Amino acid sequence: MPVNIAELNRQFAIPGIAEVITGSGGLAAVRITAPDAKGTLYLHGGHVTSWTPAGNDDVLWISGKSIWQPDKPIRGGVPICFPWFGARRNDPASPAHGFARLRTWELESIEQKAGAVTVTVFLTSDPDIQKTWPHDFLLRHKVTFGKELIMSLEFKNTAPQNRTRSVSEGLQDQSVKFEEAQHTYFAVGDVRQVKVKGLAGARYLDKTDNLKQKEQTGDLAITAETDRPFFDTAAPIILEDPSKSRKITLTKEGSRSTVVWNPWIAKARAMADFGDDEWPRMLCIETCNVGVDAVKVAPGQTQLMASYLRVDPL
Ligand code: TA6
Repeated sequence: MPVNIAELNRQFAIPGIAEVITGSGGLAAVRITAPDAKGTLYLHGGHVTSWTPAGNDDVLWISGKSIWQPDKPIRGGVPICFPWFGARRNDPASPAHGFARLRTWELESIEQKAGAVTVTVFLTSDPDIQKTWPHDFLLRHKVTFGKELIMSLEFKNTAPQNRTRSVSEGLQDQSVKFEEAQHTYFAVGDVRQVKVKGLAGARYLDKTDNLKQKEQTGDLAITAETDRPFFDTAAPIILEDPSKSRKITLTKEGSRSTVVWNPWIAKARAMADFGDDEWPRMLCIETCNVGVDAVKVAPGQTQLMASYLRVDPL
């Protein structure tokens, strides 16, 4: 259904602070120009594409080759991966990283508090979604653009609670199991010079080495294609970027997994929506619950996962 930008502005715009615009590819986006930060959130995928705290460059990276179409994910920013991560098990034809980043989310509210602005968007189950994922849910993404970037992803199982009966009565449990990720693309000066702190001792699966289970020793440096889901990692992570003289602190809430990814040369070249020479200027550090950390939510219950990003001089 087409987005009525004029109507959304009538309901939600804050003059000089927040406006719904026609963004890249004609996709609707909320543009924030608040005292503490600038930023952009596309209704396509509930997708944050930019966060520029006052006095800084943009903290998020977007590919110059990104495709801006309703049937394609935006390359960069913070894709929302839901309800599966990567390829869907036993259904490789399904869209990678789930359907949420390919849907148009609805705008719920835009609120200013002091120098920051919070934008809330949501996605609900509908007959089309339920053809491939037969569950009742509300997924709300609440994003505060301020001195910090706060992204809060709340899932609610909206199945009627009285439909849950014991399995012995032949009716299936209405609990829902899913994976989720805020697949954040950070902008860096040169990925070959960065250090990722906070993952030492954590176990991970090395997706560049036949998913071998390994343990991270010390800080993580990027010296080749890197694709590592880490498990049982809830502590804050620091991305030190000497070429931009800054460090970014990622504090997570409700997230047990962390994925670190850089495609390096060959993989970047193989992606049509990723410039061949762009890989040195990005690194993904993803707040998520994937694999063994997938979450299960009973009817009427909620699951909250959040990322808090802060930038400091290095
Ligand atoms: O998060 C790392 C990863 O799973 C990589 O394996 C790579 O596939 C990346 O996500 C990007 O996925 P996408 O579907 O957005 O191209």
